[in-house]
Amino acid sequence: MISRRKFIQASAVTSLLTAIQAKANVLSLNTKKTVQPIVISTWDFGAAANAEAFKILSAGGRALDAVEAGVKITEADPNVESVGYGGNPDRDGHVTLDASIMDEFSNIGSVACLENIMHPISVARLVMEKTPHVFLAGEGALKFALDNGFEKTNMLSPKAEANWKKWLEETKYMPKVDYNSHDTIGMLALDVHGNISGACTTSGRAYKMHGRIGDSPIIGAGLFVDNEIGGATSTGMGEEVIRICGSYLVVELMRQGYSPMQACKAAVERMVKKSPSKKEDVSAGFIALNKKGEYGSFSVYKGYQIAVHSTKEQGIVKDIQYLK
Ligand code: SD4
Repeated sequence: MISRRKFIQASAVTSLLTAIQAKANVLSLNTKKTVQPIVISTWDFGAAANAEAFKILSAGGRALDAVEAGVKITEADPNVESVGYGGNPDRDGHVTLDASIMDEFSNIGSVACLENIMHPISVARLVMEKTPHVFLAGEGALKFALDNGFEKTNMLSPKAEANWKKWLEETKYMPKVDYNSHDTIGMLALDVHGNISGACTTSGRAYKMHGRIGDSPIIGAGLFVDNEIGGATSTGMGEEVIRICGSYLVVELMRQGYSPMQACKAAVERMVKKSPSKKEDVSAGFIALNKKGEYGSFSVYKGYQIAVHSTKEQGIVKDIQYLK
């Protein structure tokens, strides 16, 4: 039987070892290397979205939370005519929204052709986190959103409605093909833990056919993240991006050693080469971010812009390289 004295000695040794271990844990936490966070997104309106996302990143939050909070700013902005509220409707006057989200564990969630919901990105996240599926569309997506507490909102702003009515008068009810109007927000973030997530949300191409779905909600096309490598997202003619599995291609090229810019450039070149349509109609751009926090972008046409936010750099990058 253990004597009282030995028991006290043994307890003292155990307490000492526990204290040493606790101290070691604290030290290892304090000395654990943190990564410099960064968030990038498409277009100049990405700057406001990035600023929101960076609040979460700089507080040590998760990249997933950052990208969701970031793109929600753009979704609610009536002045952005291609995302969320104020987005251009389809040719029948419906604002139909596409969105996708992907995290560091390769969890994915998407919604497509979703109407009357202010924040499709949050519905996409809920699809990812609360369902056995990864993609809900149309009426089913709307029902899921309403069942989960989202409220119905008329997403057709007075300005977008007036533009659509003018378009109806001027056109022959043909879906609009305009290579200058591709203003989806795609966002990629790297958090202090070294994890990458991405989000993409859009009202799609203006005056598209009702039911048309673009690249933005399609994982691998409009958005892709591999937390071992990096992430990519796109803006532009979804039909062309889907054909080459654009964002997946960019990430795979980075896996092979391409820089983010080189990978985006190679994807743009592939897209133009493979398109069976009139080449001048092919218009899109990619942004990419790797695990080191290096980013890059490339577009078919001149004039593309991206927004960047880190501790070193905040603002809009206008001199994006382009094909023509
Ligand atoms: C789409 N890439 O639906 C999106 C939105 C866009 O021109 O950029 N539209 O194809």
